[in-house]
Amino acid sequence: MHEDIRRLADRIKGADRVCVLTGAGVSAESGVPTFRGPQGMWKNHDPTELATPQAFSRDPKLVWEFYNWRRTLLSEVQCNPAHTALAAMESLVPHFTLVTQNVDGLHRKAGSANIIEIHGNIWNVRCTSCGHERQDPSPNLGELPCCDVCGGLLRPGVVWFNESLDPELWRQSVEAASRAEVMLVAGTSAVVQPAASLAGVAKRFGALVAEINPEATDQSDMMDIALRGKAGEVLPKLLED
Ligand code: BJW
Ligand code: ZN
Repeated sequence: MHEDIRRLADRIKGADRVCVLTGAGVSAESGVPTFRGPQGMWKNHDPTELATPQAFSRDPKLVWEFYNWRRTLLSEVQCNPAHTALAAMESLVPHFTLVTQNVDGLHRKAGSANIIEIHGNIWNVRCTSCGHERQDPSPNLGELPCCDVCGGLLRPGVVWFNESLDPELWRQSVEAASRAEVMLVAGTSAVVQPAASLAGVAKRFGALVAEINPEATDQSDMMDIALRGKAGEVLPKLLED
């Protein structure tokens, strides 16, 4: 492990372009629950089954209860050393792109600037009638929040299953992955598409690809380096001299 950390750290320090893909595991050490695995349950509902347009059509109150709970939880948590290390890494690399599947806003809070939030941001709300989108910092928006422009039902400004990612954000993500010399994949089970395909794109275009995750994933076999550990412990080590 130590040698792999050194090898990866040297490649990052010598690189002109680095792309990082993060997932829920990067916020786990802040106390944010991940989606899958033993902790990924909420009131006997599978979170991934609530993150769908079908669930919202069927029971918008339940879906808003889930998102109000998460917003409240997120309003109380802090960034962890994984977020801070990625923000520091950005200042070392001339062209650094952080593609995150996380909607919690913690990377920006930690000081990362060039971030692509491909699954949206939980602090945004969008009107299901007129499409008006805005930020709302209140943790709890109530049972069925309404649009202040047209009175329509608001929904969370996130990307649910079976919804398309913003095409421009996706184009930028693929471009960053395809141009990267080093691609880091941290804290994601890498099962959700199209995000999970970015590591393969980077590898096909010649990048060194590395995974940081305490568990093996479906993508571990294609990795050049797999660092088995917590993001908040491993990522800071990549910045040590
Ligand atoms: C640590 C750690 C520590 C723990 N340190 N690590 C069949 C085959 C292929 C694809 C499909 C299919 N059927 C449908 C699809 C498409 C679908 C998809 O991929 N489904 C698969 C699950 C099968 N994808 C979509 O629908 C996407 N859209 C799309 O494809 O558009 C085209 C299209 C249009 C129309 C119709 C069909 C397609 C959209 C995907 C949107 C995902 N949205 C969510 C919710 C966001 C909002 C919210 O947060 O509420 O995004 S779902 C959820 O999963 C969330 C996450 O961003 C995403 C990924 O999860 P992540 O981050 O990987 O978390 P976990 O919990 O899975 O993993 C945590 C990891 O951390 C684990 O590995 C741990 O070991 C590790 N860990 N502690 C480091 N301390
Ligand atoms: Zn509206």
